[in-house]
Formats: sequence, structure tokens, C-alpha cells
Amino acid sequence: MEALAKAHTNIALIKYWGKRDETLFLPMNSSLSITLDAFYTTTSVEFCSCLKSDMFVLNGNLTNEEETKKISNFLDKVRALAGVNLHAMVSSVNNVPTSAGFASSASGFAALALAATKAIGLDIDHSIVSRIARQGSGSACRSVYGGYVEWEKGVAADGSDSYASPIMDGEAWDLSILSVMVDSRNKKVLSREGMKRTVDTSPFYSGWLDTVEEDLEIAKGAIINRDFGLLGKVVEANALKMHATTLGADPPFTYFQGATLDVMEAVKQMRAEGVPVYFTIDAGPNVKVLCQPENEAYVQKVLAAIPTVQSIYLCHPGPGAKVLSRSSLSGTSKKMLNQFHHHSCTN
Ligand code: FM0
Repeated sequence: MEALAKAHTNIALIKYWGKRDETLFLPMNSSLSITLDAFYTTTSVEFCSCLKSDMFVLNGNLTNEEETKKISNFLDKVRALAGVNLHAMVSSVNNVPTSAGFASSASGFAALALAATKAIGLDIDHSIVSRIARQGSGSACRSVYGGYVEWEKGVAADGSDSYASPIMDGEAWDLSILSVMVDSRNKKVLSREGMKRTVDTSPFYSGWLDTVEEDLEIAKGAIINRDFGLLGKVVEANALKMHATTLGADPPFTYFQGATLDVMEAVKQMRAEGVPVYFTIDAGPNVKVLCQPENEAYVQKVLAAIPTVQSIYLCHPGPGAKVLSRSSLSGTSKKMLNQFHHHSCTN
């Protein structure tokens, strides 16, 4: 019982910020993202009666008990749904520059959700895969789809109506997303911890909830009408509102560093010169800059000249999660995924 799947990371244009249920990963608000072409995770899952426990191999290395436990807890949900009680060998290869501060949890859990459900024999559509991926990391539910994606928060207590769906294909509207890395140190306040502290203690959190659904409607309309100026404006404002909530938390915190402000300034400066370019920022110091493909070379040049910028990764809208065959693998992924391929068993 084996399957292989690949999923790409995504960047939120309208942020998921705060949970109403931490066990089921149910969000306080709906969110909207673009799946990216450049960063992805490839994962193989093999359930077998000969395995005594779950095993998790990441980038060719067997992980420790703590990491394996996270995967086991997630697989328990898949096993419960399928009514199957077998252990699994999971092997994942991240083509995500995690050392540069980019998160791999969205692509990781989307690929795992698809590979695990397929391997265990569930024949389910992507909306159910999205609902399962959500329970590994909220933003992972959006990586099940390609292009422009919305995660509807839902209202049901069991989470049955909280999953992502596609708004528009990436090919329908190409945009350039420049991931600007300013700091590669580990995050001081992880997104999970940061959003919890903010929900629990920040007096500004209710202000976030007041306008986020309206922001999402504006962003969705701008995408459908290919109105880049309107989209950029609401995306940037939404990110700043999210970051404003953290300053009111107890204890207060911010994800911004000096270099984050340098990039924000440069974006505003280019805009003052007439180039339509906007930024968004997640739970870390790096900045994602949005522009139209005709301006990407100029924007990249300007950003690269900022002394505190370490590197820039250029992305475009990417595809949704897909099941792959082993024969389609190549390069490092092939080597790493085959290294622990559990093929000796005859069960
Ligand atoms: O992506 O606690 O999914 O909408 O990146 O695993 O459910 O890592 F800017 C913050 C992502 C949060 C916004 O949180 O949290 C977004 C954020 P989990 P995630």
C-alpha cells in the first residue's frame, strides 16, 4: 500500500491568523493564497503490516521521536477515516529553502495528506484531502490546489465545512512573487505560538476580525477582474493589520526586523516612482514582494541592491498537489526517496 505525492508551498494574500479550535485547526477567519511554483515537497507513504511503528525520513535522514510523533498523530486521522490500522514508512524531500526561513509545513502536510490517503486506499476528492491537510497545519489545506485558492473558515464545530477551494487557475493570471530573504536565523516566535498569544491577549485582535472578511472579498474580486492595483493595496493593508495585532499581545512581539522595514521602504519608493509593486509578510522577518511579470526584473534589481537583503527567490503561481509515480522521479528526490524505499516485504 504505497503512494507518492507532490505539493507546493503557498503564500497568503489574505492571512489566516488565529484559531477557534486548536485541536481541529479551525481558523477564526477565511484566507486566500497563491500556490507557488518554485518550492515544493515530495512525499512517499507506505503502509505495511510488517512495520512495528511509524517511521519518518526527512531529506534522507531518519527523524527523532518527536518529529515522528507529529507524523504519527497526523496519520492517525487518515487511519481512522480509512478504518485501517497499519503503520507507515513516510519519506519526504523538501525543495523548500527552510534554512532561509521559508516554511515547509504547508507543502509538507498537503503532500502527506494526499500520499497517505491514496496509499491507504481512500478514493476521495481534493476537498476532503484539503480538510485532512488542514489538521497537520492550517495553511496546508490551501496547498492542495494550484493557483489562487480560498480557505473558507466554515462554521461547523467538527470542521467539516472548513477547507480550501480554487478561485482561479494560475495560468489565467500570471503574477511575480519575489521571496526576499533578510534573515536566516530560526524564528523567535513561531506562527502557531504567535497566533495563539495574539488571540488570547491582544486587544487589537478583534479589530483584525472586523475587516478581514471584507479584505478577502475585495481581493477575490480583484483577482477575478485582474485588477493588480486593487489586489496589491488590499494585500499589503491586510498584512499590516495582521502584524499590528502582535504589538498588542502580552508579552508583545513583532516579526519585523530592521531589514524587513528596509524592504518595505524600497517597495513604497518604487511605487512612488510609478511601479505597481506591493509587499506582504508572514510570521517571520522575510518579505514577499508582488509585481507584474513585466516589472519583475527591475523590482528584483532594486531589492537586490538593499544591503540587508541576503537573497531573492523568484516565484510564479504553481500547480496543485498531485499523485506521482516512482518512475517520474529524478535527481535528488529520486535518490532520497528510494534510499528508504521499503520494498523487501512480501505482505
Ligand atoms: O499562511 O498552526 O498554517 O495564512 O503564514 O500550523 O495551523 O503555519 F503569516 C502567518 C500560517 C500563518 C498566514 O500558519 O499555522 C497564512 C501565516 P498552523 P500555519
